[in-house]
Amino acid sequence: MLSPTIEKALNNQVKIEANSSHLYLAMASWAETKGLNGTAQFLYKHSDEERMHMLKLVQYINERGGIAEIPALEKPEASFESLNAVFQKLLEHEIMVTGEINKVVEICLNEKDYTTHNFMQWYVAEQIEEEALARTIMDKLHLIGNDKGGLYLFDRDIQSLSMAVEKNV
Ligand code: OFO
Repeated sequence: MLSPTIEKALNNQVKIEANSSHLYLAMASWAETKGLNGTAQFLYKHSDEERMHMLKLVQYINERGGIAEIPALEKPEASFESLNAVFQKLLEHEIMVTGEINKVVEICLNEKDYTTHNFMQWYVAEQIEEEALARTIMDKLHLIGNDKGGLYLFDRDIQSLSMAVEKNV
């Protein structure tokens, strides 16, 4: 059975994951309208992954005798200055999410809820990967600068970049 404190912390995380999914959906849609189809597909997939993160939390809360709250969503930004601005925002967002996950982990320890602490380790590991991917993308974009040919290749190759970071190559 979840303590009310843990239930509240997990429901807050449900909201964060849902808003992440929504933000990346807005970014994907923006990229699609700019003809950046590779980037759009990458971000649509990322948005789906965040929804999966949310769903995992919802089901865990309910399984452990709590009540998951399905939250209202914030309206995300609809337009972005550049590809660089999109991924800078994505990196900052992931850093914020990591901080929030760490807070949940700390609450688990304070409440001596080792089962939820164990469950949260999946998110801790996932954040390392997501931050690494966002940083790799930013490094590439810094190298490319305003070079149109470079941006074309970036958009074409972004899918393989994400697979490489996932496999750690
Ligand atoms: Fe990208 O964050 Fe979920 O957990």
